[in-house]
Amino acid sequence: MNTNPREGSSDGLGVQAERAILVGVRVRGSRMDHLDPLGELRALAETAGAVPVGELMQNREAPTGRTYLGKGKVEELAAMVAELDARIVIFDNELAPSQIQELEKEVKVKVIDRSELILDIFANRATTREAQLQVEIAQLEYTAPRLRAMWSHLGQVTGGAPVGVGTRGPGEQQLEIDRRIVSRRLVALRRELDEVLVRKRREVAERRAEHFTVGIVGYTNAGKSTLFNALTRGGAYAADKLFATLMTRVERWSVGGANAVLLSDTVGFIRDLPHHLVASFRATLEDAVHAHALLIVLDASDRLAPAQLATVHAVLDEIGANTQPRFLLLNKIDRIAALPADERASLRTVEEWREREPDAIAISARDGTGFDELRARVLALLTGGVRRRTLTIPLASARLIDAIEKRCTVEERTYGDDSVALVVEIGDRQIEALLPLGEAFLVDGEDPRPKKAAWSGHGGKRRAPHLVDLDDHDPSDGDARRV
Ligand SMILES: Nc1nc2c(ncn2[C@@H]2O[C@H](COP(=O)(O)OP(=O)(O)OP(=O)(O)O)[C@@H](O)[C@H]2O)c(=O)[nH]1
Ligand SMILES: [Mg+2]
Repeated sequence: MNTNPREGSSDGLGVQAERAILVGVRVRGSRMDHLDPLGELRALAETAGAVPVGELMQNREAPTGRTYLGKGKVEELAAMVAELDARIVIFDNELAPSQIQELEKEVKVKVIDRSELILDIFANRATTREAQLQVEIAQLEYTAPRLRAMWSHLGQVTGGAPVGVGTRGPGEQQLEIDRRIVSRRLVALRRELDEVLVRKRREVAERRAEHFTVGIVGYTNAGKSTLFNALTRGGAYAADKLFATLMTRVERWSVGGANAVLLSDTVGFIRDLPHHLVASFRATLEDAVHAHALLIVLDASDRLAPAQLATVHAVLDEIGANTQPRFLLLNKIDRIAALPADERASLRTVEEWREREPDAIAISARDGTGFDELRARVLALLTGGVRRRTLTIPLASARLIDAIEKRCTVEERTYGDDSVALVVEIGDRQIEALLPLGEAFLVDGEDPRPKKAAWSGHGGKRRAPHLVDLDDHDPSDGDARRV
């Protein structure tokens, strides 16, 4: 019999179509759903293509020790695996590499944890170079310490180096080689991803400088892509799967009149994702981090919506997307009415949501309920304080002039020797959105920038105290955004 349960799993984790047993350990303070503690893991396993055939739960004060589970439970698990002919055991909890090894010895099949499962899903979905890089880095970082026998995989990435394809389990020496190959590979991948990130930041900065940008964020399967498609006809892939979306998509969204914003759809969030995995997907989240405003889409027809919202806020904080205005969208409102009464009773009602989040907007991405309100709110944010103003701009600032012409209708244009005065209908926010371009201009004779003035043409006053600089990013981002 094969003594190495991981052998043969050369392509990702090979979760596809495998009979799986799901295991969860509820520890004190666990965020598991008490009614269906393995519900999310089941959905993840199915999304990965596994076939859950059995489930096992244990309550423990604090799971420690060699096998994470208690001794009796491990025996029970091994018996279940044999009886149900399972090929893989998937833990909801994060396991230490040594615990995985011990468990594999006991149950004689491959054991993975929730993070590995999520990475497996990502690996199957990653179609662009950016996504592939992120997934591979995360897999190497997360999986390599688990000393997986990645022989055939490493064989591929090192151009067929003789690292023992199809041999038995790794010997100590081979593991040493394995580790070195992994770390070298990681260095190369990180360098490539850094380049992607620089390029991406520049693109995001350009979009941000020229348009008002709105990022759609939220828990996985909340309906982000469905909303994106409904608002933009943008062709994003939407499906009843976790992590249907891995790549950011950006499209114009007309919010009324001549006003359009750039809307981005992105990867969903999930609870308990290890920090460095979130960090690996940083490039994908750039649009959200730097958006002028965020739409948080919540599946209000899910009993776990409150916990999901807490996760979303936590991830947004973690990635640094925590300064821009946020709109909370209570999505799938149409579905709530169709639910059986007992399920409906377990949900927070829209009224209850509004007691906590007074500005929440109830919507249905599917049937368009609430879109008018959503548009009106974003429009108000976009054009806040719209009135007729005169913008004085150096003629050399062609890019700034271009950006203004794109955003608003110019009613009058008067050329001076080295500057042009444009009379436009423009809002405070729109003016703020011009600041990141980094070019000096005057609004009704005043410098709109809150701090030092770089240009003081036409003897205007230098300060405009009524405007706040929303351009609140880490100074280290400055270079990328100024490009
Ligand atoms: N009934 C109903 N279903 C919805 C609504 N919005 C989305 N859905 C469904 O919810 C599922 C998930 O939708 P997606 O738009 O793919 O969700 P997402 O947030 O983009 O998910 P990920 O990309 O996987 O993170 C799909 O089956 C949608 O049809 C809605 O307003 N009402
Ligand atoms: Mg999506």
